[in-house]
Amino acid sequence: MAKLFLGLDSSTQSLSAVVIDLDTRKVVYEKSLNFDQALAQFQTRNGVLPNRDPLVKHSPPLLWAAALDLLFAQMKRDKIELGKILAVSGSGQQHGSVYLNEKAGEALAGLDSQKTLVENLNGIFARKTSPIWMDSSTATECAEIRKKLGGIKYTASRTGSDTFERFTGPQIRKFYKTEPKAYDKTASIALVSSFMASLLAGKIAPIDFGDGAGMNLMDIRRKNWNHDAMKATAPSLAKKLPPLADSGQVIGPVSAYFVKKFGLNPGALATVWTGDNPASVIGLGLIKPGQVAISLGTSDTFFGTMGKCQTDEAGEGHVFGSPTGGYMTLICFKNGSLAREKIRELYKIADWKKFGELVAQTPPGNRGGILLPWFEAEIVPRVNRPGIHRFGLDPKDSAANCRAVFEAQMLSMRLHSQWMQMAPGKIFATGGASHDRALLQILANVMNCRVLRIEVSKSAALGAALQAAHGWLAAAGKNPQWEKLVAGFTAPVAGTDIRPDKKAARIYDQLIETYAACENAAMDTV
Ligand code: XUL
Repeated sequence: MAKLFLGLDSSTQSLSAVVIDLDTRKVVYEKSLNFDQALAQFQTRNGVLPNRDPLVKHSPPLLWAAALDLLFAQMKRDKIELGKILAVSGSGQQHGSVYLNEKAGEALAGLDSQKTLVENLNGIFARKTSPIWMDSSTATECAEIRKKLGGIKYTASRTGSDTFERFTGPQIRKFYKTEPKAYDKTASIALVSSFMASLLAGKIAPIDFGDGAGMNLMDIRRKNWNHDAMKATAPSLAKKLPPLADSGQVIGPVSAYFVKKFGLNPGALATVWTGDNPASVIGLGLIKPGQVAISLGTSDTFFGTMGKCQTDEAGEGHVFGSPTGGYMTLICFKNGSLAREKIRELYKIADWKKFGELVAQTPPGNRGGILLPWFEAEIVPRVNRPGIHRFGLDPKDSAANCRAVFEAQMLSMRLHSQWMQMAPGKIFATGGASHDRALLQILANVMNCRVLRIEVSKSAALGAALQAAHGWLAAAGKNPQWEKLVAGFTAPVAGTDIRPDKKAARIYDQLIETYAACENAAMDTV
């Protein structure tokens, strides 16, 4: 009998499913459901509710529940053998929080399969909407919590990160300050991941060490709720937070709702979910400490697996638990593709092929010219006032400016990832811009290491399916090994093993000093 496992990923704009067969090591099914299109009645744009305040970004939690019903119905229509699925796990957009009242536990335990999930869940929320990771309205609360915890370094070494606007703790504090009555009525606070796991399990699910670390509330080393952080955030939090647990740990059998309505096996297991980044680490096969990937997407992210917990004293990067039981790091650079596109538009370059050709015409190091492409407020380094800055670079030279934007982005990654003290032997590159060889060559030269392109269409959902398999095997006493589990699911794209050019690498060893000085100079002016 096929060993099927289901991984779900509840992201900002969509809910995705990946089903794997562990015996054949194949992805047997993939599907995505776009929130705006499939559930237009919730009136979201890109999964987010419109708001007059551009800093406020909320989504309706009932939208995520409605999406779960729709996706299961779709899987049934697509004739997925739901009765053969052995365990389900998942991942969610990180940091987003769901506020449940005292009726939630009972409602979850008695989900009626004659009704929809939305009908079942109406009335269980202490707050109708959920602040999500795109929200940046909590600068005051970040400063308050950071101060109470003793500053950036101490906050980061305690909770894995400095306080960030999107992190759950500052969001909870804002809710407590602005809506104290509704906060009082909150019996339980869930993350997007643990909320979705609660629906599958039919009871309030634990928060895992991966997503829990994105709250500024968990002690990153001891992996328990930190008393001082809870006190600095809001009253009675110890009562409102669910227990912490390993990602993928079995919660119990899936709720009878999914058995009766969609034909899931009554013996199928519901497991603890994680955040989308920890799940992607698994989906990309980054199992061993020191393995690093760079995702070149809307924003660029640098992430990798860490052996022992090492936090960033400057408070720019994050440390989360990894589903493998160790740690992962993540640094998020907001001006990724966004900045590359802006430069392309600015110089009226027809397409990315042409952009790559122009880059290839210019020498590594760009004769010392530097461009800081902060078109939007930047997360790393923290730049609140957007602006672009040129040093020794002719604004009229389109080819040099194309090279400069990408060189600066890669130099910034090298500079701001030094605290991780990782010396990767190779880096996996993924995301839209990783298709461009000229850019990957710059990446290899700046980092002075091999770069391999890896293409996984739904890395978080795949990671979640692998996590379901791990949880199921562990519960059966089989002592699963992550390395064996992920083998065969992810492999670098053939012909994309790019080696650094040693001469160019030496140029960047020098240029990094110049780049750091330019950053400092520009930061003083912004
Ligand atoms: C990570 C973060 C985002 C979301 C996206 O800290 O905020 O990557 O997880 O879903």
